[in-house]
Amino acid sequence: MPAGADLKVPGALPFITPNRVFYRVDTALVVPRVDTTDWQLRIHGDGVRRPLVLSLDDLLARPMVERDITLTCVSNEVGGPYAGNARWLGVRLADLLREAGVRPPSQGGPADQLVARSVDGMTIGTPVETVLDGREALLAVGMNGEPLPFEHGFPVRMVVPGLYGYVSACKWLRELRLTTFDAYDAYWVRRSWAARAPVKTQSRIDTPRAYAAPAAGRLPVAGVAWAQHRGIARVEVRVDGGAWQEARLGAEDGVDTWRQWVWPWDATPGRHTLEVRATDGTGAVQVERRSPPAPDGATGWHRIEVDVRAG
Ligand SMILES: Nc1nc2c(c(=O)[nH]1)N[C@H]1C(S)=C(S)[C@@H](COP(=O)(O)O)O[C@H]1N2
Ligand SMILES: [Mo]
Repeated sequence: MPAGADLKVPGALPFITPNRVFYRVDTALVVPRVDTTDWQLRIHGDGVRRPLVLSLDDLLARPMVERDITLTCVSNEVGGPYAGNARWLGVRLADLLREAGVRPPSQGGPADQLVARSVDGMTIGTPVETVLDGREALLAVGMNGEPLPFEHGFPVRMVVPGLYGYVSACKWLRELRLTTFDAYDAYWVRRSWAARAPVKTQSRIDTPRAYAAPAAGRLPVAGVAWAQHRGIARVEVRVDGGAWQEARLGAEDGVDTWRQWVWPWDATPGRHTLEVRATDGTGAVQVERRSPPAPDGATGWHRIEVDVRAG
């Protein structure tokens, strides 16, 4: 991790999210506790020339990489908490798929959807083209230096930079099946969420908190911005609808992680509105228009109000 990725602003969240506070979204009423002695991962389906069945030992014997990747949930409202950044240890999914003989649609492969299935019956569909386009799609076994916690998918989960969790991050994985989007709708798609859902550029103010009452004077406005796999190029802040001010960004850890930002505010007494917007690595500015999380991720600028006390 580059020096300066974590700006350590008081009141902001750490750059790496500790496992115990990492958000959780799952449909399991009881967290599955997988017995690793008989756990197997099966890779099969359309265009798989060499189907694979791997035990946990088989998987653990393979070369491992460690990558910092920010995970976000499609159900997150603007300003919401369902985003976390962790260091994932795992096997490159693309290598395994190539070993199984899978080709992406752009190279004539018949399957455009990879359906992951968990031990608890969740199904999550991911574009085959995306997991084979060179990004670090992982079958993760470690999270922040520990084995994957039960709550986050022990023993193995998927992590794909740039896609919301419900189309990429299957926990308690047990099967990968190659098929098409035409032939199969995964769990959330049957419940009218989009079949394909790249992460939308978002930014969030973490300090001060909404409706906080800080004392007048200089205080840091700070938070995070994310646009996984495109990167964050710029974050701007404005007060009471005034001119946009350039925030200072934390060092870039890579295009797959969020970036912290901070802007020093000379706060004057009274009620004020603070707003933030980010620009991604392609130069696209975060969408201003508010839209709800369904069907493929919320848009809009995070806005909070604070009541500055006379200093
Ligand atoms: N088996 C299973 N995997 C799952 C889910 C689930 O409900 N069951 N939820 C998905 C969703 S919607 C998200 S956002 C991420 C959340 O991962 P986390 O709980 O580790 O933060 O897991 C994904 N993987
Ligand atoms: Mo999610």
